[in-house]
Amino acid sequence: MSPVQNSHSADRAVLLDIYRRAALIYQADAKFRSMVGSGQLQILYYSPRGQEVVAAGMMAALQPSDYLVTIYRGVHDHLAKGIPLKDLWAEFAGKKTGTCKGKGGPMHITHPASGVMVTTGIVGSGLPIANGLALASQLSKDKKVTVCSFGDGASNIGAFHEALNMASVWSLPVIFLCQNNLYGEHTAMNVSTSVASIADRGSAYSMQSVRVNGNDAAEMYVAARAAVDRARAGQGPTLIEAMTFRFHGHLLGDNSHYIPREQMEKAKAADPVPALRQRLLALQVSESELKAIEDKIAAEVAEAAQFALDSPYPPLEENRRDVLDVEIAI
Ligand SMILES: Cc1ncc(C[n+]2csc(CCOP(=O)(O)OP(=O)(O)O)c2C)c(N)n1
Ligand SMILES: [Mg+2]
Repeated sequence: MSPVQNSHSADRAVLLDIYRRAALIYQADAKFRSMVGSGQLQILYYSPRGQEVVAAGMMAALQPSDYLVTIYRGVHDHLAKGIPLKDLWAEFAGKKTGTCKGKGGPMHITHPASGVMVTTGIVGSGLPIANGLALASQLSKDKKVTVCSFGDGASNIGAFHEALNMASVWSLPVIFLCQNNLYGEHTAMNVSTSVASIADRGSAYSMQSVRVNGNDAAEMYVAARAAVDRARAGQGPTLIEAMTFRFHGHLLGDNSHYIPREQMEKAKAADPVPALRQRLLALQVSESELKAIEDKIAAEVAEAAQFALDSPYPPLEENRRDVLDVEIAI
């Protein structure tokens, strides 16, 4: 594995920016879980709780116009990237006012205006798509960087290996962000994956690769900034393996019985969002400033959730609109 060269640091302003994003994810996730639990939202929900700082630290290093490709467990990525909260919520609820007019749902959030280009439910399928976006940027010289977010399980899919190879050969401006929560569905990484560290896989493709504690805001941001700068400067792709954990099972309703209790307890004791809050207090950010941020987010989340509930469903004639309708003559 080749280490990423790095001269960045995360100062107080950067950490505060990351906290704003992480606190939004934290509160939005709690509201999503409660709405699914009460039946107000009838969706499969893949909670990113525990992984907030990975997304917040990565997206804080991007420009709003940069691209993101993510997965079903990607609402933290969408939020950290800056997707409009109401449009996102309405899409989760399948409403006409959603990012995809309610026709994509939570598994297919797309909002190009905020750089959220694709969300996929097929494990590993985002990586070649990210290469396509990065190739377009390389050819058009628009200087955009593409981040592709996926899980540890996805690194065992063929498309991961094909995409890393191609990105390396063509020196594409893409960052492969593996959010390693140590489980793929109900299977632990150590019984499904041939390497102890997914970052090691980058060396097979001569790719700059780094493993970081993704729950540490400064460590995550510094690695992200270095990768973004490299990509933007035309120096090629980076594989970031961000170590993290998920607190709520694969999807809501899964009670995580396959996760050893001590492992879960240890992860929760190191909960990244309160840890970042503590760090900010230690950096002399006042309790009242943090509280004001959190109160503002609470109001925005409540408003977005209500907006989604109040919005209409798409009309029936939307059924065949925006879909590729090809007649094949045989
Ligand atoms: C190609 C493919 N195979 C299997 C599945 C079923 N499946 C959905 S999520 C998942 C686990 C993926 O784990 P990981 O990549 O670690 O992401 P995480 O859910 O932990 O964020 C699997 C196997 C799928 N959606 N697509
Ligand atoms: Mg996983």
